[in-house]
Amino acid sequence: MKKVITYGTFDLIHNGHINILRRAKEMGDYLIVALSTDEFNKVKNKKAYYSFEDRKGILEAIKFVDLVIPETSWDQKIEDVKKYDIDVFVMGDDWKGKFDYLKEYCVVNYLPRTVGISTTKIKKDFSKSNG
Ligand code: C2G
Repeated sequence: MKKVITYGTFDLIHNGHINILRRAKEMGDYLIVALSTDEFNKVKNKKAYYSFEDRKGILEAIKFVDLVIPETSWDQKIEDVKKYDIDVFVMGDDWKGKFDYLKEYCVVNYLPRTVGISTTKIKKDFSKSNG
């Protein structure tokens, strides 16, 4: 069984997230999403609208996703790749090059981001249209 992993906050799920999850799943048979905890989001200077539990529940409802695990630090990826016997690591290309150290352990794929959508844009557009 070919196992794929990807990491992120996945707040206010949108088609940019769905597109990367779909393409990640297409690279194997089993997709693990390492979901940033609320505490780790603080480290990333991100404040998610939805709690970790809510974001986890939403991801688990997406047919491409087979398992959601917590992402609690920048440094867990090598351990995760070994622990879950990962074949392919996938991230959007805004991260291109940042995780090349994983090439020693698995295939590393950076995929083009979906243009025109982001959680930040959703928040901005919503606050504008609602005064
Ligand atoms: N993404 C995308 N297209 C968009 C928006 C996001 O392809 N329009 C991808 C990102 O490139 C990332 C994934 O969706 O691969 C999740 O995005 P975020 O939740 O913003 O993830 P991020 O905060 O970048 O967390 O250790 C890695 C970090 O946890 C990555």
